[in-house]
Amino acid sequence: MAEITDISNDFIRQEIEEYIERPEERERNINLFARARPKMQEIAAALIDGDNDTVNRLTREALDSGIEALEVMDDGLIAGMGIVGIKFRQNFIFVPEVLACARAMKAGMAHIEPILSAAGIEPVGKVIMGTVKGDLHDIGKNLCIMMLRGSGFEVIDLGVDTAPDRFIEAVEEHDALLLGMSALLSTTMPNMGKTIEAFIDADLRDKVKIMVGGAPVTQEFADDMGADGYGKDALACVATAKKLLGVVAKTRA
Ligand code: B12
Repeated sequence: MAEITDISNDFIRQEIEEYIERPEERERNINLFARARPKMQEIAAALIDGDNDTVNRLTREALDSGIEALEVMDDGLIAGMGIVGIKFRQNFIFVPEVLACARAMKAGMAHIEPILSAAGIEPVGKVIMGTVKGDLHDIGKNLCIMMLRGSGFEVIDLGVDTAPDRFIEAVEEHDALLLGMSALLSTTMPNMGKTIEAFIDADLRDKVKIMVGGAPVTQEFADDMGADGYGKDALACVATAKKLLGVVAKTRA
């Protein structure tokens, strides 16, 4: 197990010391940052600081120096956002600060996206993705979309606050065989189940596979609501999409 002194970045060390109280979260973050390159720690620090311009510049520099996009995403951007999430939960920071961090995350992701999306040549399937009704969180959904596109999926992004009818319309309009829903709030998670019910009511449930995800969503919750698949992160989202589309034809007859 790593020690906090193994983390080279002063700012990150202080953030962990000062704000992360739960032992398992401290241990996870110490291990994560102790093995992350100094440049990744700098990116995370700038993101935690809500410093848009610095995240933008450092992400570009890291990619130009040959560091893999996935590493920059995981060890820099997502790792930084992890600390932001803990500070927000514990009321050390509030919505305006989190918004600044989210903007900084997007500035970094703007460099990552073209790289992750470039890989796909032949579309392997079409996916509709959206954040459910009442929910404005889109960072995780957007990461999933990048990874799906990078793996060759064609993705139609419905954005945030997506009503069940909108999901249905999109599935029909694009003749899609797979739908992915994201929810970050315990109050909006039930809207995933409501959307699934709307597909049943519209007599379309057996025409589309449905996968769900988002920080509060679990495999158990996904099973209970009748989803076909669940993914805990963007890599799992791709694996689930491949699995679900593997069992049905790629395009409807
Ligand atoms: C950033 C953020 C915001 C930003 C959102 C900006 C944006 N454009 O997204 C802003 C400031 C707007 C915001 C607002 C609010 N937020 Co907020 N927010 C967060 C925060 C800090 C980070 C979320 C995030 O981006 N995580 C990083 C991404 C990469 O992770 P992720 O979303 O989980 O996604 C990954 C996986 O879940 C998965 N995944 C995601 N979607 C999907 C979909 C599929 C199909 C699959 C397979 C996988 C998958 O893959 C992703 C990539 O690995 C979280 C804290 C946290 N720890 O989650 C709180 C959090 C989600 N927010 C919270 C709250 C309470 C709110 C507000 C109600 C606050 C308020 N008082 O106004 C509002 C609600 C606004 C609304 N109606 O939606 C709570 C929710 C508590 C709960 N259980 O309900 C949290 C948990 C913070 C806390 N208190 O602990 N928030």
